[in-house]
Amino acid sequence: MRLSRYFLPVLKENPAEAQIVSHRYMLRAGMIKQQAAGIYSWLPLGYRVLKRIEQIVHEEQIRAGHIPLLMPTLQPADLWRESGRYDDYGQEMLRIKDRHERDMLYGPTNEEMITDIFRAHVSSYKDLPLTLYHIQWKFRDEVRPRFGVMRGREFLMKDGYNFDVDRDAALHAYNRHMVSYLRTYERMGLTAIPMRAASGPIGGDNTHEFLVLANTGESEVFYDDRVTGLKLGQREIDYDDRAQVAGVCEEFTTLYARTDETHDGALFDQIPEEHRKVGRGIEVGQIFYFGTKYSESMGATVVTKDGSKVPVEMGSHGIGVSRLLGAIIEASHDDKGIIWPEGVTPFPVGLVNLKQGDAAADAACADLEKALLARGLEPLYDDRDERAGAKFATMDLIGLPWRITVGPRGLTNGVVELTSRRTGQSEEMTPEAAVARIAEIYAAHP
Ligand code: P5A
Repeated sequence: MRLSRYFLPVLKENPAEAQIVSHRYMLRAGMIKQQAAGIYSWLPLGYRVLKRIEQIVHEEQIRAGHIPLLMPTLQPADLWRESGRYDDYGQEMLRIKDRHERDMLYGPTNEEMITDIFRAHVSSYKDLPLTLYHIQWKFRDEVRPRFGVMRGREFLMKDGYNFDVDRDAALHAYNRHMVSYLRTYERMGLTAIPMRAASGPIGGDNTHEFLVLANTGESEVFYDDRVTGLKLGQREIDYDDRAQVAGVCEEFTTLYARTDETHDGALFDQIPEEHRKVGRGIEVGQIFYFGTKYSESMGATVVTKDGSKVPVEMGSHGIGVSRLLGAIIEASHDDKGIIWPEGVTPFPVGLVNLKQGDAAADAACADLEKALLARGLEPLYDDRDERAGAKFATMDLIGLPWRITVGPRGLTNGVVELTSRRTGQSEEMTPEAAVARIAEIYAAHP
């Protein structure tokens, strides 16, 4: 992509309404535009990151054996009357009437609708286990929408729902989600810690939130800091292996880590003092096991092996897809701008031409662009007729992890410069070597 043809409305000034760094940088880097309180347009750069995050979420869900579908944003109120949540949900639910005066709502979550799909088509244990998920816009009329995409009213969520024949199978689904979420967040360059939490309006007594530690987080968290060193890494997971999956969950949930909702002072005090930490965190996901809460009230049953008819066991599992952009920026930035982890960056590399119009520099940039594209690595090429300083400032703000700088002086020696956004360190090398290095880096971040 050539910057001269792109749509990147970068702001020079700090927007006054932005109180936290991720909101500020998303506005300044031309990623989002607010349309109403808590409702945003996703401009091209922001949209690219959003799609990248969605892609990782899809890949890890599919790897865990979960099946994508798509449900609508608008739902009939009658479904929610069946579960009893239509009245319970309160003012957070956006209620709408259609032209026939039928009560509709903009879905804040989809437990009822997925239960309705299940009961229409599944009636035997032979069709289980089944986990369906989608990535779809939600609406919650939050009292205090704030911090940009962190607490929106309209926001993108991945929500998945498992259906199982008994409690043990449903707990395996819960564990499968925990492990697939750990891998999902790690691929985005994040450390998200599963913490015992409270279930709120979704229900059930078994739930974990995933928190990214950050001073600007909205949740107060209490934890043993050794939990921050745990990594899933590249280990092979067999998602059908109940013991292996449960083992990973145990590894990640044994050390004390809780939100203020479930905090237990006496247990916390047993952690050695040097490891006892109180901090703040951003909730980027939550998983729930709630058994038969919806299947009983909505009549979603299955016939078991011995011929009896039982309400299906369920849980639901959410990832805050749009919130993740904010969380990643909170966790990865400096005073010049964003620093995207390779896994989610909108473009793998920026190409800066120090002297636009210089025949050698223009040709070298065009060749580099072609060579990178041939390897499936689309660069953002700053081909504008601007000062070098302005080009660097834009690249630093939008946070591409790697930059190749091309100038007439380097080219006389046959070299360009490869710079890491994270460390600021530069290295001179031939254009071919720079392309090979970028390819090598991204091979480790599929
Ligand atoms: C699980 C999936 C649920 O709604 N039902 C379906 C369950 N869980 S949840 O915890 O309420 O939401 C899941 C994740 O969505 C993100 N989130 C938000 N993101 C941006 N703005 C909001 N207003 C907002 N509300 C929730 C969070 O990351 C949450 O973990």
